[in-house]
Amino acid sequence: MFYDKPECLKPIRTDVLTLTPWLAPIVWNGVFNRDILNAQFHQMDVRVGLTAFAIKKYVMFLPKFIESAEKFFMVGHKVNYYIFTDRVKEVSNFTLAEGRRVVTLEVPAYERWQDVTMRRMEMIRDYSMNRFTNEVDYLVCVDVDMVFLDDVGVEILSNVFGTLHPGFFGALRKEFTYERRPQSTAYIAFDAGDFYYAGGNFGGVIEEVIKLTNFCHNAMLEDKQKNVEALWHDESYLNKYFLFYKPTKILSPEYIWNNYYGSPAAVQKKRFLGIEKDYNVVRFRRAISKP
Ligand code: 5GW
Ligand code: MN
Repeated sequence: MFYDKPECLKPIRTDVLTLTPWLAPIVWNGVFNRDILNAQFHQMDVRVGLTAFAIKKYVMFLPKFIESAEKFFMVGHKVNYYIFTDRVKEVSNFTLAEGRRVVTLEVPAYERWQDVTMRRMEMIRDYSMNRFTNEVDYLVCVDVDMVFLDDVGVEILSNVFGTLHPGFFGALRKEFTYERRPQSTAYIAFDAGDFYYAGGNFGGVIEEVIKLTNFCHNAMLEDKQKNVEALWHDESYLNKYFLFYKPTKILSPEYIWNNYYGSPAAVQKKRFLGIEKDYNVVRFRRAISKP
């Protein structure tokens, strides 16, 4: 394989941080060579699971989600789509490339939307222990109200990874919307924290995903007993986890963009984009917090 030699004295990106203080790469467009990475991951015949929850009306996001993933997600690799849903009959049949399949997993629909999003941690944990560990090497856990617009490949894979929230990658620590009430297990002090991670894209090897989701689920249960609920639900617990257990790779906001945040120069590609929701249809949740 022929490609340009990496140049020690010529960094490819000088406009963004590409390495954390604990030496985890931050994945921005341009910093990696997809061909080299694909060759490496083909050598180990990597199997990737993509989990998405389509509970209640969110089944309507599935066709665009899966069709766009067929174009852009881990192209050429083995992929299992794990679709957690309460509406099994409404999951349509998809035409998939070779080595890829949709696995529909029937799960309960919690009444409160806060529980719908938070309980994802518990269900990912349980299915990881009982099933995913036998079927895939890595798990990528994402929101379903999304569409792939550009390649999302093996460059994202690592022991355990998180994604920079598009609203906060240029923000000050004190502006991060961490849980600030000390009585919550998700509490993070104003003088702590590295980045603000998005709840809608994290993953890693199965063993690490089990640790992460188990921590978040138990933290949530602990809060429930004290009758507190973290400000941004599962996202708050995820941020607490990553404070203690630093991710081994971080994805730039290219990997969970939302056009609400415009088109800053640093974000050269919008690889995975949030779909503008018609809140009258999917029920009002909240205004997206300002960056
Ligand atoms: C419904 C109303 C309000 C909030 C969440 C839901 C909801 C979320 C739902 O009814 N069904 C469902 O499957 N979800 C799952 O939780 C989807 O996978 C969704 O992508 C994820 C997170 O909820 P979002 O996408 O509404 O959260 P934001 O922060 O992207 O707006
Ligand atoms: Mn979403």
